[in-house]
Formats: sequence, structure tokens, C-alpha cells
Amino acid sequence: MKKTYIPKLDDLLGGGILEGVSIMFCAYPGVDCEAFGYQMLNGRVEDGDRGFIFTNVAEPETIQYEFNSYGWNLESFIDSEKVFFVDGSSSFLGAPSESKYTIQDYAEVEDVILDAINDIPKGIGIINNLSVLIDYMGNGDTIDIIKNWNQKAKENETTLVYIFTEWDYDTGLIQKIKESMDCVVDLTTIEERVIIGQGFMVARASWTEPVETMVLFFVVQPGGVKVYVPKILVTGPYNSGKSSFVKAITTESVSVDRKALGAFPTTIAMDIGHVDYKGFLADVFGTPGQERFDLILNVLSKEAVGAFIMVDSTAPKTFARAKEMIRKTRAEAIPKIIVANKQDLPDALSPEEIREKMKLKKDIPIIPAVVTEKKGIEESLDALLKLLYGD
Ligand SMILES: Nc1nc2c(ncn2[C@@H]2O[C@H](COP(=O)(O)OP(=O)(O)O)[C@@H](O)[C@H]2O)c(=O)[nH]1
Ligand SMILES: [Mg+2]
Repeated sequence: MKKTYIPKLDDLLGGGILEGVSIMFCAYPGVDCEAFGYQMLNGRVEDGDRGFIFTNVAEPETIQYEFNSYGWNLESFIDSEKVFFVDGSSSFLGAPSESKYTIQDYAEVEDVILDAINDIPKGIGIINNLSVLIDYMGNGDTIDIIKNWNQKAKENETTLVYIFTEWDYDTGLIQKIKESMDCVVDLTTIEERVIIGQGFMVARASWTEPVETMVLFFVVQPGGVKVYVPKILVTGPYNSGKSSFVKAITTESVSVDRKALGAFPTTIAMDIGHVDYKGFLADVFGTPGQERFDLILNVLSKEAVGAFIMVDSTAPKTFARAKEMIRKTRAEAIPKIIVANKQDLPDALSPEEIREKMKLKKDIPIIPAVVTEKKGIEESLDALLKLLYGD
């Protein structure tokens, strides 16, 4: 199997994609979809495969520029002849083209792409994009062309990735296109009165029964496609290490829309962190520990998808308060882990002693940590992500 290099997607597909399959990213208009194709190509080529990009949406230079913005060096791939362009754009703009293949007339496109597929056995070809191709070729021809390309790709064990924006096409046509693909991943907006994000979900795959999960994502520059975890809570008694924890897991390099944070009063000292870890982006919210803030705990914890419960392992007297905070943040109902902090201190209780004293069920992980020395941070993130998304 081959990896897709899209976080979480391989898991939904039973481990990855088979050799020679076609995969279509089918986007609702307005959803970032090109990055999915570019990220797959970048990952494959970095791991030694060859590839091509067919573009009819922008000139090769523009696409090179976009790769750069994600932090991927397409230019070096092209210089070393690992990747080439099939340029279906420049000649229509009256611009010169230095690409290996240039489309002058759409009557040539079928044969040229067949040649390109032949050039990169076991490699990866990106068709960016299918919507523009339909506009040029018309419905019936496009279906036949796709079938021939996919057949050739199968023979060559080449992966073909189609980028498709689902404009207002005939539903019969869309149905036929989807049926001619081995795998379809839908990209949609997620709306709750207002648009809150973008999500991907595998609609079908010929080699496996895909997991039907909608995965929230963001496309960030640099970085590409990242799975987005909108709200993780960090709660626990006063002095347990919440502020230190939020600081320790935070990576500053990523900016996601922060408008939502305007809703919180600034007079309350809150710890807000942004994590960029293993293809996941998460917003992390610390709650105040003091009882005088308990009234706002349920507001702060609204819509949290997971929680870190911090405890000071040397302060068993605060464990009852920790359990009270789990209740008050309604963290009973969401995946959570206990971070057994301050393990560096001589009188720290072990995770198992803490489990017994707090009467915690076996399925709640307890991770030993020394937050001030950044120990146990990644283990805590791994444990919570595993509860949220599986392995
Ligand atoms: N020895 C030790 N001290 C820690 C550790 N984590 C936090 N602290 C200290 O505990 C105190 C409270 O930490 P803070 O993050 O402010 O806790 P909060 O009240 O839960 O936000 C601070 O003095 C931290 O330096 C740890 O792992 N070991
Ligand atoms: Mg604090």
C-alpha cells in the first residue's frame, strides 16, 4: 500500500491506497482542494517516487509558487527531473511554456496524459483540475477520457489524483465520474448557522469499506492539509500546572481564524494555546482553577471535544477538586486523560496511586509528566489524540 500523506486519511482507507488506483478529491465550491493533491505528490516524491502535474487552472510558475507557500520545494523536484508539468494553461494565456508537455489544443489532451502516465510507472499524476477539463471537453468525452487514463494508470501502477470542484454539473455526469474512480473523498464546508470549517470524508473506495468519519481540516501555509481539533480543554485545580502545560504544548507558528476568541472577557486570565503536532492543529483552552470562576466553567467548556485534566501528583487533597472540575466542565462525557504532573518532586504519587485515590476507571489514561521540563507533553497529546481519532 502507498501512503496518501494526508493526516488521518490513510486510517479511513484501511491503511492507505493500493497501487494504480484513481482517487478524486471532490470539493464543494469554496473549499480548498488543490492542497490535497499537492500534498500527496510532495510526500510521494520525497519518498522517492516520480510524478507529474497536469494543470489547466494556472501556469506552472504559479503552482510552483503555491508549493513554496506550503513549504515544499517543487522547483528542486523539477530540476532533478522527478516531477514534470503537463501544461494545459500557458498556451491558452498566450504565454510561453518550458514544460515537458504543453497542450495547444484540447483534442490532444487524452493522448498527452496517456504518455505522461507511461513516463512515471509506480509514480503519481495530479489532474488539476477535472472541472475545467469538463468545461473544455463536454460531458460524454470526459467520461471516456477518464476511463482510459484510469485504465492506463492501473496497468502502470500509477496513482492518479483528480481535483474536482463540484460546480452545478448535471447530477448524472457527477454520478458517472464518481463511479469511474476507485476512491472518492468529499470535501465540504461544515455549517452550524455560520460556516465553522471544512471537512473531508471518504465517500467510497474500491479496496476497502472506508470509515465514515467527517474529519475537520485546515489548509495552512506553510504546512498544507492539517486535521483541525477545534477545542481541547485543560482543566484541573489551582496550581496543578495548567498554565505551564498550555505553554509547553503551544507552537506559535500557525495562525487559524481567531475571531471566536473575542467572545471571552479579557479580564479573566485565560490560557489559550495552539498546537501543531503530527499533522494535527488544535486550539487548547485552559480554565481557571479557582472556585470563584466556577460559574463560567460551563461556558468555557462548551463544545470541547477532549480534555486534559491536570493534577498535582504531590497534592492528593486537591484530587476531589479535580473530580469536581471534570463535572463542572462536563468533561465526563468527552474523551479525556489525566496528566499526573510534578512527577519530579519526591512525594509525587504514581499514576496507579492516583487512579486508586481518584477512583478513576481503567479506560481513562493517566500520563506521568513534569510539565516544567516538557516531560510527558507528547505522551499526553498522543494519548488524547488516540482517544479522539484512534491509532
Ligand atoms: N516541580 C514542578 N513544578 C511545576 C511543574 N509544573 C508546574 N509547576 C509549578 O507549579 C506552579 C503552578 O503552575 P501553573 O502552571 O501556574 O499552574 P495553574 O495554576 O494550574 O495554571 C508554578 O510555580 C509552576 O512552576 C512540574 O512538573 N514540576
Ligand atoms: Mg494558571
